[in-house]
Amino acid sequence: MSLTLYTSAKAAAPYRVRIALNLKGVDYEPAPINLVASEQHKAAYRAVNAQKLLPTLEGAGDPMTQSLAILEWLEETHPDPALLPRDPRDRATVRAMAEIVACDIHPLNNLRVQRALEAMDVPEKARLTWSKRWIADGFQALELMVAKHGAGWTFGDQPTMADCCLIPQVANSQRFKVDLSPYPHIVAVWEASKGHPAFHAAAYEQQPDFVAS
Ligand SMILES: N[C@@H](CCC(=O)N[C@@H](CS)C(=O)NCC(=O)O)C(=O)O
Repeated sequence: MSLTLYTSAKAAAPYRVRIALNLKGVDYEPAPINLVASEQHKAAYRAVNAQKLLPTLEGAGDPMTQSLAILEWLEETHPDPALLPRDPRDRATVRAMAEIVACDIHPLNNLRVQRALEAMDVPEKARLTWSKRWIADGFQALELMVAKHGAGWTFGDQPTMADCCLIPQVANSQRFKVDLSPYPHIVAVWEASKGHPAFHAAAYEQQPDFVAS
């Protein structure tokens, strides 16, 4: 099976999938899409992803979309190492943490939302306030959950799907210049992730299309 991941260095959703593929030791070829140049809107990309969003994972049947669906598929097809705990109640907690990021923070700050606000003449300062507000909302909840459930990682002492989602959101929040000092447990996980090869290889700077800005 030869997998291609449509990705973009600084985009959070494909970053989640890069981490999971690396954690599971699954090889893939990155296919960078330039979101700023709107390459996601080209017909060739729309043919693989009807939503014109990243990521898409190609090479295992129909092109696969939606990062959480891809993480679940990876977990089912490559169970080792597990990215969900064994206990069903614990799995629900990990999924809840992942969804705080993927369903409640990220969709409000996404590029197409930023562009829609801009098209409605919302000034840049107000757009930044908007983004920071939703990141803070999610991080306040996650900070309490990591304090309760974390033991080195977001949940327990091994990386899970929650880390696959949280780490890209922390990287993204730095671009929005969010003050992370109210979230010491989240920061501790972020720092730990920097020393882990799977997270390191998935980071912005390691991607073929990375451009410093
Ligand atoms: N819920 C989707 C979100 C996908 C998404 O919004 N991807 C962003 C990159 S992080 C994107 O492609 N944005 C392009 C745009 O907004 O035009 C997922 O988890 O895969």
